[in-house]
Amino acid sequence: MSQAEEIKDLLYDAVIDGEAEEVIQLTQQALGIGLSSEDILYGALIPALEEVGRLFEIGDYFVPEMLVGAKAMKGGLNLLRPFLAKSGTKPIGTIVILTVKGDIHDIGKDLFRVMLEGAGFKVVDLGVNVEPQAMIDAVREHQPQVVGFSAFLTTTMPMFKVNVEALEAAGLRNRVKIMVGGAPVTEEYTRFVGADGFAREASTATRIAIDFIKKGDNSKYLITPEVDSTGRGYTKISGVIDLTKPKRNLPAKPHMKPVERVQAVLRHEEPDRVPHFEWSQDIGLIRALANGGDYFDLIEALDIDGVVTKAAYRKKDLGDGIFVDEWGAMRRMGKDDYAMPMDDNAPLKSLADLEKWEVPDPDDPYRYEPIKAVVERFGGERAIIMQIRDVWSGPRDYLGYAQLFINLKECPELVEGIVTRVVDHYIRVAERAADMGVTFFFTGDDVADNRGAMFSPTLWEEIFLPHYRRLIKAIHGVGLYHWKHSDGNMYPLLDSIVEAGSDGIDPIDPSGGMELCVVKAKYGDQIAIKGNVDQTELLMYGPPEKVVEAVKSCIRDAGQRGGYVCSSSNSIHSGVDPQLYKLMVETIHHYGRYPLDMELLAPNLDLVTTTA
Ligand code: B12
Repeated sequence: MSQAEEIKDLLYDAVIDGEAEEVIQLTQQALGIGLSSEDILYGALIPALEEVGRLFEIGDYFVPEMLVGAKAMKGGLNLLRPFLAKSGTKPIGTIVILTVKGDIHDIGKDLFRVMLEGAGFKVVDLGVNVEPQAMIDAVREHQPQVVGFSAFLTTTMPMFKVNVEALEAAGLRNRVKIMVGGAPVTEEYTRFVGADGFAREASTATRIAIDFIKKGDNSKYLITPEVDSTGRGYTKISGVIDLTKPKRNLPAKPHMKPVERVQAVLRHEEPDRVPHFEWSQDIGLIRALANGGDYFDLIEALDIDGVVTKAAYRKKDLGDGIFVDEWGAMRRMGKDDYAMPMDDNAPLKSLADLEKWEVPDPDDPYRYEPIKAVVERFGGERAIIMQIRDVWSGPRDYLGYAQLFINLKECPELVEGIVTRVVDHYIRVAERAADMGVTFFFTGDDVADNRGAMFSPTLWEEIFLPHYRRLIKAIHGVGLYHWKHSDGNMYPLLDSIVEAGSDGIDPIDPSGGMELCVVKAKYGDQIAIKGNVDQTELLMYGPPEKVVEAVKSCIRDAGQRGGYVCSSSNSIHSGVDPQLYKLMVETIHHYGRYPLDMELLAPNLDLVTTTA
């Protein structure tokens, strides 16, 4: 093998392994022996990034491996840029990408960007929460052949259509191919909004973008509009359902207090009826259902079995909806009252920062004020559920999301240092809160997306799992229970979560391909289960009859032998229709009484088959 071939091979491997320094050295070496910048780019760097994308596509690589591979490749590319410019190498094409208005998810979009850059595109990335007018201005200025819109929330997906219409109104629609993507987006929805292309992940998306540039209207990836593109399932339907009609055939069990109901579930026993609670409900929906009242009023109005609380942390207000939390993270208030960390200002960048980091004092009495208020109103009656954090959200918020993924590969000791301090803090918080009347702790750290865990099993076992176990052990040590929540496909992690001793799991995310009956069959006698009436469409748009059927189906799948809480498949966000949520709760109350009446719970086959 020639020296040139050998260097290209090493370069290829170094990108795949995410060895940034090595990629820079080898690129310099390659230029030094006279290899052309095109040869290095097309003979090593681009094929290597394509391979990284392929490994991600088949599930061998996770987000951290993909991000360090892309970062390494970029180091080489930066060295080549002046040479490529001199030799007149043109980008393969120009693409404008953005996350739509109202939406701040950017990890998926950023991966798409690195794949596009790797493939030789000029990428104009407008960031997150982007107004249609800013997109129009960018299209006028940069004249891209393709525009790509990301959205991750059902409530922001309609912005695709708004952007498509803005392009039409500006007379630019025919000059660009439009691609859309993001976790909840489907091919059907792509067709509905009138976009041209869709892909579930970044390397396929990049292949499609290249094909659009090369073949234009002849691309085989073009999504053609259907004649009847009315957007089935995306139109609001309202109706009234009479739940008093279907009558029970069996005598009901004696009445229990809500807290007893939830405790029975945590012991995997049958309560008097399937309980219901949610980790969060949107404030607008609360007001609508509680006659203008607050969260506590909603709990009483709908007879919800558990009430959620958390420790209080002080905020330093910087104005403009921006504040710094007690851990040092700068956050901006956004849609759904979500205080999004501003990753560029993340407080921890190095081990030296970690040394100096001041973790909030868990013994500050201020933390426990909210719990006192909840106990005063609901103590001894309803389950008091306290949210704390486990192993993922701390490093995510204090390093920045993308930086966490990169550090997992480049400086795992920094990640582990943060996890240690965060878990130490919450163990102390749990000890103090346990004496105050809390029923159980829940942690909402999302460790999975639709494909599975966001990191490899090795990283989970080495960095996170020991601390996860430590937290659960401490919670059990104070005589309480732990409920684990995570979005996405949790199948790869369930064995270890059950083995670590968690007492409940939720939400068995259908968008992550999870099924209640599967989790019930495999883990039902070891762990309580909560979920999973779809809130990405069904609880937003109905129809009501299908909400009733979904609740019945959940109870059939997971309610038998107890150990089950019926709830939404995530949270009651601002897009959920208040009347559909109320109907869901009433249906649980009506159909969920033990012993379960399987005749009453039988599916309405007409409805299931005709409105699919
Ligand atoms: C990480 C995450 C967050 C992070 C975002 C951090 C960040 N910087 O991006 C944080 C914690 C901040 C967050 C906040 C919220 N989130 Co969130 N979040 C997720 C989660 C767990 C993973 C998404 C992710 O980044 N995956 C990793 C990437 C690599 O994978 P990916 O998303 O599939 O991306 C690929 C493809 O989509 C594709 N792609 C991406 N963009 C594009 C563009 C084009 C043109 C193409 C072709 C392809 C393409 O390529 C990508 C790479 O392969 C999902 C759960 C899930 N099941 O996905 C929920 C999820 C998206 N979030 C959700 C919600 C509701 C929220 C919140 C409202 C909080 C809440 N109440 O739960 C807030 C909203 C904030 C806002 N206004 O946007 C919901 C949305 C539900 C819905 N359908 O409406 C989800 C689906 C969880 C759920 N099951 O309910 N979230």
